[in-house]
Amino acid sequence: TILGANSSSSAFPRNFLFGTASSSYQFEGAYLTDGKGLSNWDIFSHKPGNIADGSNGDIAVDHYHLYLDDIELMEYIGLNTYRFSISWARILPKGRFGTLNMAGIRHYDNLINALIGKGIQPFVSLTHYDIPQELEDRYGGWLSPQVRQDFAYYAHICFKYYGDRVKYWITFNEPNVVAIRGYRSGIYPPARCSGSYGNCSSGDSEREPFIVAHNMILSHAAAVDIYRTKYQEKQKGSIGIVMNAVWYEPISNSSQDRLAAQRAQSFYMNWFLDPIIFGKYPEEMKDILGSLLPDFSYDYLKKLKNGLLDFIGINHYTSFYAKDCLHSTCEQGPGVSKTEGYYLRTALKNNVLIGESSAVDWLYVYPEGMEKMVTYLKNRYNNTPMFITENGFGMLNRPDSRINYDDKRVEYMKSYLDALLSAIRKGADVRGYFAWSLLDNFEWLSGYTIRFGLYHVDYETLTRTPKLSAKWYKQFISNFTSFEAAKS
Ligand code: GBH
Repeated sequence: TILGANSSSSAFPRNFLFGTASSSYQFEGAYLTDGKGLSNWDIFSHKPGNIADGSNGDIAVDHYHLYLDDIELMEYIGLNTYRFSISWARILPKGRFGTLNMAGIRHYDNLINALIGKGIQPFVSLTHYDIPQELEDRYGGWLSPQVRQDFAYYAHICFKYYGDRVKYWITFNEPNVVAIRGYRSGIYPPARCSGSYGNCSSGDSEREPFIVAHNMILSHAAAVDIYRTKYQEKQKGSIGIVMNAVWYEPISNSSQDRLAAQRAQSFYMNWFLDPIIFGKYPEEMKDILGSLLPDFSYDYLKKLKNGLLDFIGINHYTSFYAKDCLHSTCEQGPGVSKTEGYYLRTALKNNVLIGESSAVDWLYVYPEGMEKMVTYLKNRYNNTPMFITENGFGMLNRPDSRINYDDKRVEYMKSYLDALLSAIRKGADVRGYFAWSLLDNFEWLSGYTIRFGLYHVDYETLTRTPKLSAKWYKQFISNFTSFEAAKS
């Protein structure tokens, strides 16, 4: 049966972390409770037309109030870690221009203490897309170098209040997605478009995504610098960044398509990781962008020494084919971008999909991509420790309204975990895996129409009900745990 024995879990390395991931805006609700300030996503989701079902995260799954119940669900599954994000606007409603909201500080104190009380390691992101709206209004958020000071101040407060108990810090969740969707395709806040990309009619500067990325990299660097110089020695934690990591499979064996896949990877992921680890943008980006790409200062490079991170967080769900459009003609489509060096991303090769499709238009099941992605990062970044900070499968409501039949999700997780294990066996230093997500939740532009949870949430009553995948993950983890216990 689908729940049946799982030999593979026992083969994961000792002390491997098994968790689930979440984020403040998608989970918490309580958007005006206890002095929280407004975030960019509060403003964006309240504008009619932005979210598929007209919904928003005002209530979401009310994790703000129900976190103790949710920790019981984590305990039932047997998680030894939980990844969540702090809402910046909840503890600093006006960024560094206002006071610290002590009610917000206490909320995460309570959450962290409750997790630790159950033996669940908090794995904490400082940002997961949401920032105080104040920073947008005052100086244009990530577009302004001023944001680095705000981020450093915020990070410092989090280390100071929580660092005695939090041993894993993430500065950013998917900054590549924020830069592209917020400042090129304009589908996430602050909804700025650039050039002739996608549906954008007007030209904001083509340079914006690169300016924003640069400010995020320098904000990350400032936070890591504070952690390393003021806290790390005493608190003994580690700090990293999470990238959205799509695997690009060359559509043919031609060297041009292989180079296109390499360009795609550089423009999507190495864009951030190269500067953070090596102190410079990838060569492909410099070649194509020239002066569109900002420079790093001497001060920044001085801080680099051991690479400005302790681990790489990988959100990996899917793979695409990459096809060269620099030397051959591609049909103009949403995947063809001048600033990304003219590669076409497509799920189709000879009219066959790269993998089974899902309820979301970007997610195809291609487990090999997990092994390839992890191996690629291992080789490029000298086997820096890695965590799979998200992996999961999106589904619609079943027409017959049965809620626990998510065998597709179980198959997806099984196959991706197997592929991950295969990379680990070949030497990749991967230390944890987080399923996205514990609960169904607010799925950004899709609102509540797409469900990623191991638990079903009834959005009328907020009742949580385990799906097959929750039971399967529990079984998988318990095999691992008992094998671990037998070893020692
Ligand atoms: C993650 O990425 C998020 O961190 C999380 O909050 C979210 O709920 C989860 O995944 C599930 O969606 O769009 O064709 O360029 C969020 C959205 C989807 C953005 C995949 C980047 C890459 C393929 N990401 N997308 S494409």
